[in-house]
Amino acid sequence: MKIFFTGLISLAVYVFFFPSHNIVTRENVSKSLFANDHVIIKLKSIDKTVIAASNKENSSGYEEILRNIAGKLDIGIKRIKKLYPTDKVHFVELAKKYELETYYVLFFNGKYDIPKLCNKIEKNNSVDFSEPDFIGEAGAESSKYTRETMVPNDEFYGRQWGLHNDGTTSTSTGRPGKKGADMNVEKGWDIDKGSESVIVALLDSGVKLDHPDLAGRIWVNTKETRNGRDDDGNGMIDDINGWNFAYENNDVIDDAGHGTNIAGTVGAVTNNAFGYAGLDQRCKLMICKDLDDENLGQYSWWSSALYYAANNGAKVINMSEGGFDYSKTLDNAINFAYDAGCVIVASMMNKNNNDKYYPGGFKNVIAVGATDTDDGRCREFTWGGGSNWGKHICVVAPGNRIYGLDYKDNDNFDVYWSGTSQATAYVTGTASLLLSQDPNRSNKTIREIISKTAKDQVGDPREDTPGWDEYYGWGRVDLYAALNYGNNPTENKQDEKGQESKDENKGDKNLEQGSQPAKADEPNKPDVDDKRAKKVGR
Ligand SMILES: [Ca+2]
Ligand SMILES: [Ca+2]
Ligand SMILES: [Ca+2]
Ligand SMILES: [Ca+2]
Repeated sequence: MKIFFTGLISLAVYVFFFPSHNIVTRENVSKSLFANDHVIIKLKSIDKTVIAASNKENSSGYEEILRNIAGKLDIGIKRIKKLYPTDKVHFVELAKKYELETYYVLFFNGKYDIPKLCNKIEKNNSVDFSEPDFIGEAGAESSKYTRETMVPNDEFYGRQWGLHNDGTTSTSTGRPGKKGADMNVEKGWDIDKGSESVIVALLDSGVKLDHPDLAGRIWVNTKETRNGRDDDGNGMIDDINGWNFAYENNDVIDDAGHGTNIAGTVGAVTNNAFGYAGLDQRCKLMICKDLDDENLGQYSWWSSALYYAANNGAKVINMSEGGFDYSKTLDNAINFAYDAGCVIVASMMNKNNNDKYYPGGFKNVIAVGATDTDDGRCREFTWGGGSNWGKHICVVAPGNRIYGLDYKDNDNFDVYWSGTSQATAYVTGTASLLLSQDPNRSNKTIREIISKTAKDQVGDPREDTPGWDEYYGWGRVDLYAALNYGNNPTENKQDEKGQESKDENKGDKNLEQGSQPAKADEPNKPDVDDKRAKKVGR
C-alpha cells in the first residue's frame, strides 16, 4: 500500500496565522500574496555631486530620504534594509546601471493597507516606485512512498524515469509510461558529464549539506573564512556555501525539503553505487536559500539572491519557484543577472491553467513546464494540480514523481516530489552541461540550443502541435540532442518551422483537460512541528 505524506502549502496557513513573516492574502480579491510588515521602495538615484558636497555616504543619504518620507506619512519605522547589500567587488558598473543601491525595504510598526501605502509613498518626488513584497512558493510538492511489491536493492537509478524511462512507471492518471520518454541522458553523458568550473545557483529552500550523495558537489567560497568578517567584500559575512536570504544568515541548511530534492536532481553524485544520479555529474551547487521553512519566498529575497548568485560566479540560476504577482523589483533583478551572463531557469508552476507566474513570466527566463512518464504534459501531478501553460513557455521536461534525496535522513530514498520545479532542475542541468562543453556560450546561445534540440510532437497532438506551442513550448528537452547540437542537419529546419508557429501566437483551443485543478490549497501538513523545531534564524 502506498502511504502519502503531503507537504501541501495551505492558503489557510497564510490567512489565519503566519508567525515568521507576517503574510497576508487577498485571495478573495485576486491571487496576490505579500508581506504586511514592510514594503519595497525604489528611490530616485541621488545626484552624486550633492552627496559629495554634503560629505555623506550614498546609503546614509538614501536612508535620510526614507526617514523623511516615513515622517511625512507618519509611519513608525522599525527597520530600514538595503535590498542589495553592497558587493564592492563584482559587477559594480552593472549594479549602477540597474540602480541597485536605490532599492530599500522599509519595515514599519503598525498595520497598513499595503497597496494604498505604496501609492502614498510613490507620490513623494524622491521615489521611483514602491510595491508590496510579493510572496511566491516552491514549484513542487512532496510525497513519501512505500513500494509494495518491488524488492529494493541499493541501486535506485531504476526509479529515475526522467533520466532513463523503461516505460514501467504509469502516469498519475493511470496511463502507461512510455519507453524512452526521458531526457536521453545516457547518450548525452557519453559526450559530456559536466565540469567543476561551472557553478549552478539553487535559489530554493536550502540543502542537506552533509548528504553523502552530495559530497563534493556543494560550492565553496574559497575567498571566505568563518571569522565573522566579510573577507571577500561581497557584502555577506562568512558566506561559505551561499547565503540564507529568508532568515538573513549564512546557514543554508534545508528546512523544507524542496531544495534538497532539486539539488539531487541537478547534481547528486552519479555512479557511486548509492542513492540517485544527478543530471550534471560535476558542476558545483551554490546554495541560495530564498524559500522559508514553509517553501514560501518573498520577492525581496529572490531579488537579492539573484544579485548574489550573479556576483559570485553562478552561470546557471535555478528558480524552481514562482509567484502570481508581477514586480518591477524582481524584473529588474532578473535583468541584472541576465546582463551579468547568467542562464536563468524557472518554473511554469502547477495550477493546470494558463496563469502567468514570475519569474517564469519574464522574457529573460527559460520557463519550464512538466511532462509525465508518457511524455505528455503533466495534467495531474501525484498530489494534484498540473503543469501550467502560456505564451511564455520555453520547453518542458520530466516533472512528475521525481525521486530524490531526503532533507532529513541520509538513508531514506523513498521520497519523490512532483511539479514544474523538478522539470526546471533538469533544464538547469542541461544548461550547465552545455556550459561544461563550451564555457564561452552565452545565455542566449544556451537558450537557443535547448529550444532547437527539444523534441517536438511528443505529447497529445491537440496540445503539442507542430513547432512551438503554448503547452510544450519548443518541446521536451533532450540532453543528447542538446550536446550534439550542430552535428544534426535537421535541427535548423525544425527551428524555422517552430518560430513561425510561435509568432502566430495561437488563440484559445477547445481542449479536453485530462484533469481538473486539484485541491492543492487544502491544509495537510503532518510534519509541521518538526519543521518548526528545525527553524533557523529569527
Ligand atoms: Ca563574503
Ligand atoms: Ca569571513
Ligand atoms: Ca548517487
Ligand atoms: Ca509542439
